[in-house]
Amino acid sequence: MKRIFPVFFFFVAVDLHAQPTHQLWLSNGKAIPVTVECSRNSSTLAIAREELQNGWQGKPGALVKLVIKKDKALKSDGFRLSENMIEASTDAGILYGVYDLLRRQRTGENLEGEVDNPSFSVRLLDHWDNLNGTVERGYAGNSIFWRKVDPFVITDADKKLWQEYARANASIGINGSVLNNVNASPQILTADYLARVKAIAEVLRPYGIKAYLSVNFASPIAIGGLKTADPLDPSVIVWWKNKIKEIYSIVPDLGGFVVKASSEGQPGPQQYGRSHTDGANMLADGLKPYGGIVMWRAFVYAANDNDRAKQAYSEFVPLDGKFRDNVIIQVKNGPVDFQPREPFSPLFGAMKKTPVMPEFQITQEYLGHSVYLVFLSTMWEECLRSDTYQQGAGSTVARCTDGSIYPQKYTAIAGVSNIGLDTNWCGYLFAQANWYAFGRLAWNDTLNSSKIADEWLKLTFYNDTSRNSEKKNNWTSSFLVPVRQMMLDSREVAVNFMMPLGLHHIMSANGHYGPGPWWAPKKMRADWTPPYYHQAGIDGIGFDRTTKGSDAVSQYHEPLASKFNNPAECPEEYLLWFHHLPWNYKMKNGRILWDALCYRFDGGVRQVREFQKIWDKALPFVDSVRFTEVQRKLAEQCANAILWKDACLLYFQQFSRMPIPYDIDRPVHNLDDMIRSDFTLHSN
Ligand code: GCV
Repeated sequence: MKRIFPVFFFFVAVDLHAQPTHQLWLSNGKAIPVTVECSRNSSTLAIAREELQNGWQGKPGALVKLVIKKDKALKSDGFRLSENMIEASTDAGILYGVYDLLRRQRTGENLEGEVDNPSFSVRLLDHWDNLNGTVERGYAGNSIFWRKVDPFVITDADKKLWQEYARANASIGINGSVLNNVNASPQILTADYLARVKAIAEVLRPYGIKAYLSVNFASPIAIGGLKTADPLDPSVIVWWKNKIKEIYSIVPDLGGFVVKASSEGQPGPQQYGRSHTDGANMLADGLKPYGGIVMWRAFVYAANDNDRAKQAYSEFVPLDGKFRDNVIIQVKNGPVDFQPREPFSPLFGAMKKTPVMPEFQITQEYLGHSVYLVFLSTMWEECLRSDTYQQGAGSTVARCTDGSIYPQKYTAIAGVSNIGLDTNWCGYLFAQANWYAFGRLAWNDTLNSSKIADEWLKLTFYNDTSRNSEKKNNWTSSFLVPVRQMMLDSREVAVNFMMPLGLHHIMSANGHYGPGPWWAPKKMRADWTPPYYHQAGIDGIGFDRTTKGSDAVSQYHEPLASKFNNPAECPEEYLLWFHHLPWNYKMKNGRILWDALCYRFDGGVRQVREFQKIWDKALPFVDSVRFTEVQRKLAEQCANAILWKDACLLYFQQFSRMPIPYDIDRPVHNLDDMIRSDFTLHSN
C-alpha cells in the first residue's frame, strides 16, 4: 500500500531530556531510603525487596514489612496492602503487592487497605513468535525469544532482555508467557529448542511467570516418526505421554499447552474423524500428572459455511462438559477475528460445564499496526462488560469467564503480545499502553479504561523533570486530561474511519493495514474476502444474520437475540453486522444509512486531525524523542484515515449511487488508483 505523507510543519521539541522508552512504565524516580523486613527468603522475595529499595517514594526511612501468611480473604496471588505492610499467601503475591504499592506512590493513588485478588488465575501473553525469529502479526521487530542466526546460543544480553520483559509483566500481574506462535512449528518440542525454553523459563520463574508452549497437533508425525497423529491411536497417546514427561523433566513447572487445531490449515483431530474433545483430552491426560493445562482454541471456520461468525459456537457448544477439567476453551472476543468492532462471541454465554477464556489481541493486526494510536482497553472493557444473559441480567463476559457464575478449576485470559526487539518493545510508545492495559484488566476485570489510561500516563510521562519545574501545575490540565481523553476516544475514532456501523473485515489483504473492500481475487475462498462480509449491492449493505438470514442472532440469549434481530432495536454500532439494509434506511437520527456512513467515515478523519492538535499542544510536557515519534505517527495515521474514508466512500458509492453529502470534504484519492495499488502489493 502506498502511504501518503502530507507535508506540513512539524514542531521541534526543545526539551532534550529524552526518556529511555525501553523502560516502559517502570522508570523510577530517585529512590528514597527505606528498610524492608521479611522473615523468609526466595528469589522472588529478593526481587520484591530490591524493587522497594530502588523505587520507594514514600516516607523517608520507613520500615516496610513483607508478610507471608494464609488468609481466607487472599485468593491465589492476591495481596493486602497498607502503608508499611504487604501481606500475601505466596511469594508472587508479595511481589504483586510491591509493584502495586510503588505504582500508587508514583501515581498519587490512596491506599485503602483492601484486599486485591486477581480476577483470573492464569494471565497470559501469547507470543506469535516463530522459531526463525519472525513474529506473525508483529510490528515491533523480531522475536525476543527466538532467532535465525545462532538459534541455540544464549547470551547475557538475551537473559537481560528476558529479565526486563519478566519484570514488566510481573509489574502488571501477568503470570504466563506462551513462547511460540499458535501456528506452531513441531520443532519447538525437539531437544535444542526445549533447552532454550528451559533457559527462558529460568529467567521468568522468579517473577512468578510460567512458560507455556504452543504445540503442533501433527508433532508425532513431524518429529516422532509416526504415521498418524490420530488422538485415539495408542502409539500417538504413548508418544505424547513420553514427550510430555521429557518436557517436564526439563521445565518442571511448564504451565501447559496452547493448541490451534483444525483451523486455518493447522493439523487437528478432525482430519482423523475425531472431535476437538478427543484431541484436547488426549493432551490433557498427558499433562494432568504435572499440573499442566490445555488451552484449546475455538478459532475454527470452514470455507464452505454460510456464515463464518457462527462456526465456533456450532462446533463447541455440543461438546460442552465433555472436556477434561484441565482444558479451557480459548475464545477470541468476537465471533470472527479481532476486528475493530465485533459483538462479543456468543460462546462466552453458551458453555456452562467447560470453562472458556477470553483471547484479546494486543498487537494491532486490524487496528493500524504500530502506526495508529488506538488504546485497546476500551474495546476489551466493552467485551468484558457485555451482558451475555447466560444466567439472567448481569452475566457479563467477565463473570462468565472469571469463575463468578460457574465454579471453575482454572480461569484464564490471554492477550496476543505486541512485543518485539524494537527499542521501545512495541513499535510505538502508545502501543505500550495496550500491553499495560491488558495486564491491568487481566488482574482486575472490573477496572475502567479511564483509570488505566490515567495510571499509564502518569507512570510514563510524569517524571522528575515535570515534577521539578513550573510545568507541574499545568501538567494535569494541559497534558493528562486531554491526552487521556484522546486515548479513551481513540478506538471509536479508528472504528469510525475504518469500519463504522458494524462493518467488518473490509481491510486490505496486504498485511491487514489499509482499506480493501473490493478485494476478491478469483478462486479465493469467499470468507477471506471483504465482499463476503459487507455484502454491498444496489439493494443495500450489511450481512444478514437475522432469523431470516444466517440466524447467527439465535446464538445469543434473550433479550439480546430479539434485540439484535430487529434493526430498529439493534445498537447502531452493530447494525451492519446483523442486518443487510437499503441505502436509504432511516437511522435513529433521521439520516439515511448512506449519509450516516459518510458522516461516520468523515468524522473519524476529523477526529484524528483533532488528535494531532492535542498532541502538538503536549509539546511542553514531553521530551523531544517521544514527542516527535508520536507526532509523526499521528500524521501517518491521519493520511491513512483519509485513505480509508476515500476508499470506502468511493467504492460503496458505486452501489449506493448517491452523492457524498456536500458538507463533507471531497475525496483526494482516485478509486481506480487505490484498487490498483492494493492489488499490486503482495498479499498476506
Ligand atoms: C496466528 C488471524 C491472523 C493469523 C492468526 C490467526 C489465529 O487469522 O490473521 O495471523 O494466526 O488469526 O488467531 O490463529
